[in-house]
Amino acid sequence: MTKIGAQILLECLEREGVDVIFGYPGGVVLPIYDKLNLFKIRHYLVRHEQNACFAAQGYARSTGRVGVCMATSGPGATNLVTGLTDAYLDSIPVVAITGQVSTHLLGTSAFQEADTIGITRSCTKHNYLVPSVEELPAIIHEAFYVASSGRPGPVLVDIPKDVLLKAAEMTELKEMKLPGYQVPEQGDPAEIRQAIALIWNAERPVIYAGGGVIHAGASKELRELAEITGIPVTTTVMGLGGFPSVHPLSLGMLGMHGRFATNQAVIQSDLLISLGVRFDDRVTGALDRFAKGAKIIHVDIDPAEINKIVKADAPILGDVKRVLVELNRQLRETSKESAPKKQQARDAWRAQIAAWQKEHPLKYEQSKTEIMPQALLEEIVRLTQGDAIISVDVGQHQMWGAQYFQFNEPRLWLNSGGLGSMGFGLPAAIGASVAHPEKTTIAFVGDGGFQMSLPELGTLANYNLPVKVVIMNNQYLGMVRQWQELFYQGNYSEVEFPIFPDCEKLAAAYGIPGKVIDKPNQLTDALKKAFSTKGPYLLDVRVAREENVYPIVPSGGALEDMILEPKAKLTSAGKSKP
Ligand SMILES: Cc1ncc(C[n+]2csc(CCOP(=O)(O)OP(=O)(O)O)c2C)c(N)n1
Ligand SMILES: [Mg+2]
Repeated sequence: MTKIGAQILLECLEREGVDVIFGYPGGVVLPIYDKLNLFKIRHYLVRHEQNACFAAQGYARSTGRVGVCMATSGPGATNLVTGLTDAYLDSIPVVAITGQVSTHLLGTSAFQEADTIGITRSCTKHNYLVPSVEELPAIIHEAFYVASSGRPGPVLVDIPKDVLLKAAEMTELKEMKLPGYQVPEQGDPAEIRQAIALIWNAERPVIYAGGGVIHAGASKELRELAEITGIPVTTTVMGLGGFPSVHPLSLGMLGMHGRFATNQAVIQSDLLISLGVRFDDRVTGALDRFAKGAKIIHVDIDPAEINKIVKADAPILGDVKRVLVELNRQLRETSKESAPKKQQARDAWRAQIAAWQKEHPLKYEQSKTEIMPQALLEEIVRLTQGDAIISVDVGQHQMWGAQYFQFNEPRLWLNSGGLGSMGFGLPAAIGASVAHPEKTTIAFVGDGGFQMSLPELGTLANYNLPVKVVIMNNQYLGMVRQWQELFYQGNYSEVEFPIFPDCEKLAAAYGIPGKVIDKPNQLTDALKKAFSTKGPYLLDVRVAREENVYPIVPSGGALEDMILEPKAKLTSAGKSKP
């Protein structure tokens, strides 16, 4: 039976297991919207295409499945660019469907024509302009495969309107032929043997785990590696949740806002077992002084990452999970004879790290009159017990989140790690909540970022999604203000919004409950009320305005240059001086 391209597209999406699309209609995608009601796929109508892509990411980040977003040609497609770039930098599997002007109009500056393929070439793993309806099924199948295989990433499929309208037969899938696209899986046995030798010979090893561990579903194997060897684990901001926060070997996040003990452990390590990481500059600080005494094992599925920033002594190209399964098997086999050799040194190393942790824990000045941001985070941790999905925006609240929130499992912490896109938190929470309606989902956002995605309160209200929006409201673009305070002589320039909406009225305008609080004694009740109310909730928490995130490594500095607390600078010997 012949069907039009739009119908074929939706059938193909169902064949890929798609149950949800986040999207926004427009002229050239009308044929798709016209056929939507014939399918089981649920469409969530957002308020801006950027948020469709963030929501698709929230779905993907919280499930590991491909998230799907859809937009019309021209402005619809260009509105996706930030979301796609964000997904690209964080390796998130997203398929974006865009409409395009009809084939005969391509290149004529037709109404709502944009060169979507050209514009998104550098922010997608791959993109396709569908030349004919006959090729649509194969392209959709390939798009999902490319988005989710190897190092995941966003793929865009641009479909001209005439392709959507043309009638054709739905075809069976043929074998995919992707010359030049190879997905490395098993690590090379010789490389693994080399890594084993390095692991048993190290005296001060640290595991440095990134988002790749979560993407590969390798959290269990990471935990086994740590437990077989007794090696402590630090994670990047993308790797949070990949190792349980409360595990005795957990060091939390490293890098610009990493704890003293964690960064110190990395600085002084003699072996860094780097798993699914990319040595981002926010992690390493000045490279010429990063972990100078350490040998580097680097496991990654993307050959482009190996030796890109830091030269690996033992590179292993492969899927982190598969590599760890094999590595752990061999480590278990060799542990009896090899482990005792460095036992003493390893014990001393863990004791040293524990001493650093005791010496410089995360700390802040408590207040009886103001809600301290960190107190807000601690209270959320206490009430959720590491079991809520928390989606954050970008800024101080995000970095405190990375320091204070605790996660028992992966895929509970959603953040824009690589691109650092403000406006991510609320729409990503929407996507996660659609995928996990039974879970408490918190959009923990800054007052600045919230205003970038505020219209999505409409989406929350429409679908009655149980997302608890908690604004950590310091009435500043806090992270920028912090940099101006510390690095621009306190010259605050354009970091304040004289007008911020009354969130009780704002929530009421959308027909959802809301509350504004500013006293420490209101905190527990307000959070409990927000979390226990069915459906969405908007809680605006006015916190101490000028609190800073510490420790902080100044931009361009090395990890050892970290500033631990107001006006105390730490020398590389680990001593504070005024
Ligand atoms: C789209 C976008 N624009 C600008 C920035 C630069 N930026 C990083 S953090 C920040 C301040 C964020 O303020 P807020 O949302 O209130 O969070 P806070 O730092 O106060 O917790 C800004 C402007 C960004 N990351 N993303
Ligand atoms: Mg703020």
